[in-house]
Amino acid sequence: MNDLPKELIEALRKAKKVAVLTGAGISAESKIPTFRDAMTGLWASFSPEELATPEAFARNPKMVWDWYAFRREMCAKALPNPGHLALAEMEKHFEQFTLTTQNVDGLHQRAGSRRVFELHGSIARVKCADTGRLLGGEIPECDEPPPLHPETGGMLRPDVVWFGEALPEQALLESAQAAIEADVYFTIGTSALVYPAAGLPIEAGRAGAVVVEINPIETPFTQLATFSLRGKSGEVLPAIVEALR
Ligand code: BV8
Repeated sequence: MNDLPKELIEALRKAKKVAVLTGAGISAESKIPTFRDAMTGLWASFSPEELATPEAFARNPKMVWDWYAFRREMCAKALPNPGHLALAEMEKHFEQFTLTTQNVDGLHQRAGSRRVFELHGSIARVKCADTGRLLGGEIPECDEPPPLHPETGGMLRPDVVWFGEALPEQALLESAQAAIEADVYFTIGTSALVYPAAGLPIEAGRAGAVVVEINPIETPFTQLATFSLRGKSGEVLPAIVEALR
């Protein structure tokens, strides 16, 4: 991507504080399907909003557990792509760089990003559905999923934030603070539909940040962006890092 707006590069050269919100789109080039992609296989007839809820888990714990086990396997096999790697590189360029993600795949950390806030938890972690106690070691084998927590005896569930559940307070606070302090705020690979995450770029713009959207298509946020770069994050982000060199 060679037509980056020069005003954007100038704003980045002057920026001290940069913050980023990412969504499933940044992991699309790591072959992890986004939520907007059609749900596949056993879960084709469901939408994520239907499955990623405490009600769905209460109604059919095995189906929800199996959906996450399938995705956990896919995330473990996935590799960070040039978009993740470019963000890890950008982190070194600025006085303060805050990366907030809606993704649960852990790819930002595996790409080398150090300051990462996971607003919606992590698919790699599981916890007791009754007490919230995290599982220390390996997920126990079981005949009928979901497995039980060896200490509490409660059913295990993924340590992710489901619809209707509160976000981790500290992660949200730090992300909101970074948004209102940012000189430049990036919103990358997200459909900008799920709150409160989708409110972060809006708050950043209101507080005076230059807001940059990176997405192959328009989103409800596009009109509010200072720059809306129509492209794949795995191509646009390396071009931005190149232009900053
Ligand atoms: C809460 C973890 C309160 C689990 C997820 C009405 C109005 C406003 C809000 C609500 C409302 N009704 C209900 C709500 C609240 C609700 C909400 O926002 N609902 C929406 C549907 C309207 N929010 C909640 O429930 C949140 N909790 O509010 O709690 C509370 C407070 C106190 C006490 C108790 C309760 C919790 C929401 C979190 C849900 N968990 N994920 C899991 O992973 O299974 S949500 C999940 O979907 C993601 O984490 C993400 O947040 C969301 C959307 O996904 P995206 O990341 O945006 O991905 P998507 O597929 O949608 O889009 C991909 C984009 O990438 C596309 O635009 C595509 O064009 C682009 N793309 C594709 N390829 C590329 C690319 N971009 C760049 N490069 C590419 N190569």
